[in-house]
Amino acid sequence: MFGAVRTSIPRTRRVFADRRFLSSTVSRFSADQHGHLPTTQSPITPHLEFFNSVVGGGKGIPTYRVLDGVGNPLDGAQLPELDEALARRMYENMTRLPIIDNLLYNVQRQGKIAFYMTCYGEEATIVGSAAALASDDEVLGQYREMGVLLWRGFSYDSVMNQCFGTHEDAATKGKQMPVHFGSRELHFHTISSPLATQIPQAAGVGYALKRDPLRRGKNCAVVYFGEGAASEGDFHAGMLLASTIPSPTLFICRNNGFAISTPASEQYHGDGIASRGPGYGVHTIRVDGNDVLAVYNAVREARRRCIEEGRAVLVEAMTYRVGHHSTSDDSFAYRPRQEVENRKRLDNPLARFRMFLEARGWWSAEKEDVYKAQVRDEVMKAMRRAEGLPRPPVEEMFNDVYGGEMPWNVKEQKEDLKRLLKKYGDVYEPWRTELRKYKGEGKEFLEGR
Ligand SMILES: Cc1ncc(C[n+]2csc(CCOP(=O)(O)OP(=O)(O)O)c2C)c(N)n1
Ligand SMILES: [Mg+2]
Repeated sequence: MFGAVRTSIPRTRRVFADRRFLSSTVSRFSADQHGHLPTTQSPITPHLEFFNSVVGGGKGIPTYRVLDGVGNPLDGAQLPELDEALARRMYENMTRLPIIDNLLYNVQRQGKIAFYMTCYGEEATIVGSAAALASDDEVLGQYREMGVLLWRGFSYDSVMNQCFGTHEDAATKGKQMPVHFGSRELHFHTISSPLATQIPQAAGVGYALKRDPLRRGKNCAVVYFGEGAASEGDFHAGMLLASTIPSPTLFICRNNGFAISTPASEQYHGDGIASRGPGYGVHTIRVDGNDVLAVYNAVREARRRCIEEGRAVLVEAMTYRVGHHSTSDDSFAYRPRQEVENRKRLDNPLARFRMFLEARGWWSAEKEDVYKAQVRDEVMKAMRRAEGLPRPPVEEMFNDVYGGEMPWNVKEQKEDLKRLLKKYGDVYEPWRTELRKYKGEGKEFLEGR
């Protein structure tokens, strides 16, 4: 049974050989003196040795970087092919994210929308990866990836319609929480709140792409998730699926240091999320998530491998969640203000890339002012417009809850509401006021009493 194991070396020669092997761990494993078991290529060793490092020698997985903290290329780093237009597009897309976040965060505080999540600090991870993808790669996001949609042309009106739940919100029709965007045209699958469900789904989407003759070798599925979501069983299910039933699925982990109040140090004891990739036989890279050019290079190469080899790739982007988890969180209850202030300054993704652009004469303080003023103006207009739009017709809330025909329980709820609205809809003041917010003011239910 163990035919591959070589046992015929005389004892004296084996002892001598062992001594030589002791001189270096690498030579000990590479010498393959004792052969291997029939089911694996793992070399047999007589040394009782444990290991706990993916890259060997007890070292951590390295972090790929292109720019230093002040925007200068690192010695030996390869800059991407980047002309002024692309570089500016990337910077502008990064710059507009905090402008939109500031406005919507405050709008939530005024009670005009129910909820909001910012992506402060993660602009480089989001825009650098978006820029490296094809615009028709299938994206399955977690919830902080609005910037991927904007990169693909999602309008401010669409952002506002979704967050305000207006009748113009094509994808979610007012039935989702704010920031749960989706766009069929832009190949962005609708966000869902339960963590990590998008990860095995992405492996399925990747497999579907591989089976589609029109998209095989052309597109990949791209899934974004936080390091906290990677603690869910669904992360492992998704990785195992994409690894054993190979598919072009690109896993992008935004390791921003927190899962709400739980610091990353309590989410795992191993070497981050990247160390899990090789366990699944998945090509893996860790990248400085605050360096937009490093993210861009890493994701481009990850995508190339994904598509050419039809296999999964994992990218772990190291960043920091500068904002609170969401509008339902006050992060100063569990982390010092000073830590956040320090991290805002250290390797700030926007400042760093701006210095890179300015050193090439591609950006200036004046351009910054003009651009920001223009974005503020456009975003504000879109916000005011959405604020004035009605919600979808009341009836709409019962549609598309499930695919196909409406099931009996949803029909029953619809009939119940109809009955109640007919009875109280125009006599009970709070309901009368509420109904005015809906397109058609609930007429489809009130009429025909
Ligand atoms: C299955 C499930 N469990 C818990 C939650 C509550 N929850 C929402 S976000 C979150 C933290 C996620 O952290 P991470 O994946 O690191 O993403 P980040 O918010 O840092 O971007 C938790 C626990 C949830 N939405 N779904
Ligand atoms: Mg996180």
